[in-house]
Amino acid sequence: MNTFPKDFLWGGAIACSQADGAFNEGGKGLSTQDCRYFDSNWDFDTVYKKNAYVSDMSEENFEKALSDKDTAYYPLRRGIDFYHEYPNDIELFSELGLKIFRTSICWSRIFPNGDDEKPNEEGLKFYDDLFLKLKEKGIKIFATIMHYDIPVNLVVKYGGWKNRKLVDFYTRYVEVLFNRYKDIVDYWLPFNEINAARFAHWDGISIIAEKEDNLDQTVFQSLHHQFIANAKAVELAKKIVKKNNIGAMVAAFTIYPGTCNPADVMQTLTDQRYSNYFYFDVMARGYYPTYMKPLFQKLNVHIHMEPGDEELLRENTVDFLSFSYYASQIASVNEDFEVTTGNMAGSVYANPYLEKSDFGWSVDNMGLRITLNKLYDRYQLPLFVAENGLGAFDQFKDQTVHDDYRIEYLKKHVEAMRDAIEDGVDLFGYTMWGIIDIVSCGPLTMDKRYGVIYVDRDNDGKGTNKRYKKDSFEWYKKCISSNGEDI
Ligand code: BGP
Repeated sequence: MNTFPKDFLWGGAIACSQADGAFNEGGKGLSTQDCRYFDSNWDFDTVYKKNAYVSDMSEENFEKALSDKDTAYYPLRRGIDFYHEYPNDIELFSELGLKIFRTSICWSRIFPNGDDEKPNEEGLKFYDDLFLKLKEKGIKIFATIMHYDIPVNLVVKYGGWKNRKLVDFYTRYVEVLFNRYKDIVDYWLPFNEINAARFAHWDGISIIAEKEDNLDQTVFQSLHHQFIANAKAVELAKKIVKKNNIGAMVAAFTIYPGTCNPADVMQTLTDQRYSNYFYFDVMARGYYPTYMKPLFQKLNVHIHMEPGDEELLRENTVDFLSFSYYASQIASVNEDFEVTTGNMAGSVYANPYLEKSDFGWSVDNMGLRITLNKLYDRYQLPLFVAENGLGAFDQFKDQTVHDDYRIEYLKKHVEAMRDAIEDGVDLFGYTMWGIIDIVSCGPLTMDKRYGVIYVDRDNDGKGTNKRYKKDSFEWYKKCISSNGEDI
């Protein structure tokens, strides 16, 4: 029996920094993601095994990137050239039957230096046309306002999100977007995976971790600035957008106890709170939860709040919750578990009951159903799966990719969403991650592919850049046209 709501939003997601390229075109300023160094001669076993977050920026690499005007060692400067290819790619999205498309807006296209008084009209014109073409195809727009990239000037001049001034620059940016696109964008995410502040510092809060004397203090103070920025975005939306379509998003860390030992269960609760619930609690309930006090004491963290901050948080909570979901992990007070990797996690315990992806992420479709149920129980807010997909080494052959492994993964996760809806969860959409192959976020390779559309481009950016439909393209097209029935 099919239970997806008739207006369920089947979609696909990308991030501008991983797809657009054209890093120095259209008046765009250099962005923090353009500075992430990559060498295709690296030992990828190590990189993939550790899920080495090459984004943990060093001062040396940052200086090098600022003076390097080329793309050779900066894959995110070229992406898949979506900046020029988007009209053709939207044709493919339309052929798929996508109901909604999630992408991020590039802050440094709109405010090249971040602290400019006026926006860059050429940058806005790019989004005018991108959004128009999506609308012409009847595809709704799910816009992420900040997906890991900010203008580098905000790091050079202000030190990134640890500086409270970024709240004002961000709010100026949001106001321009809301005024320009309030009747075009259907759903907004002020921040992608806001818990990245803790797990991927450069991506999340644009700080150079090695320079911080008290990293924990910087992380949580920077995060507080993002919580305030998020609340200001909600406040602005009430005045300008007036559609209750502002969402929060975290990278889901779905955690199980390694054994039925009560100590493992308590460890699981603690880890789940610190990696996920804390972020949603502040943005959906409107205040800092008391369970964070012991952690702040342990880390010697003192959140500096300005007058009015607490009221601002309390009065400006989000309208829906979304999350990225790829895998689950386990928590235990013992060490006798195999160690593997996960999204934004260099090392997590592997679940002996689960298979792993090519990159060591534990594949767990039931975990998606569990995550949806637990979040809906806790918040009773509409939910949206903003990212889910399988990163894999695809073999391009006969002008396609026979990715039955990806179809299997997606099928099982669609079934998990269907079961969650039957459990009573209010789930209103799903944007498969990497609907088209893009540069991967952690390893910065094209080899780690997610798309149902193959892009002929290698880790060095070489190739025809042509697009090809994988077997999973037809599968997803049927899934969408049958509203999740024919899978
Ligand atoms: C999430 C990011 C996405 C995407 C995804 C997959 O954290 O929001 O940008 O990249 O991770 O990660 P990766 O590309 O490293 O496999």
